[in-house]
Amino acid sequence: MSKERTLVLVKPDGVRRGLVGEVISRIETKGYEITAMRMLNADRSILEKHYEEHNGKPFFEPLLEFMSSGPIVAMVAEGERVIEGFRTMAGVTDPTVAAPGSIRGDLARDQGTKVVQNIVHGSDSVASAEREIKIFFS
Ligand code: DAT
Ligand code: MG
Repeated sequence: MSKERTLVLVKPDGVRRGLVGEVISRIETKGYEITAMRMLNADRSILEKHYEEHNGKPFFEPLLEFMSSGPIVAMVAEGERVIEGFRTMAGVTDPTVAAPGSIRGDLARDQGTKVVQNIVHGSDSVASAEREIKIFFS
């Protein structure tokens, strides 16, 4: 099994709530290696690229607004099957039903907003990971 890389983002809700350390700790405790990290204020152009698959959906504008509402932390995590592994650690998109034990299941809930606020992003495939890592670490 070859090593993979994935892009993890701690979203503005995670940074605001002081959960950067918690997310890093879970990734490291699981045994993945964090090989790059930066904090940034993502502007519209970077977010349009990152979320291009969602362009045109009803939550696209609220998503961009939310993701630019405060600093985010971008990191690259590496390890065998880390893409699937981190998605499992994150839990499903909707934090209301994300499994307890997952990041979203433990740390997030429905806030009644137009876009789901769920603490973290994780790439969903090798192709997405390579595309997304280039956007944040060029
Ligand atoms: P994920 O982040 O689990 O990969 P996604 O790529 O489908 O989910 O969507 C990106 C983000 O957009 C997601 O983390 C939260 C928000 N979102 C997705 N579907 C939504 C919906 N139906 N209503 C509101 N926000 C949504
Ligand atoms: Mg996604």
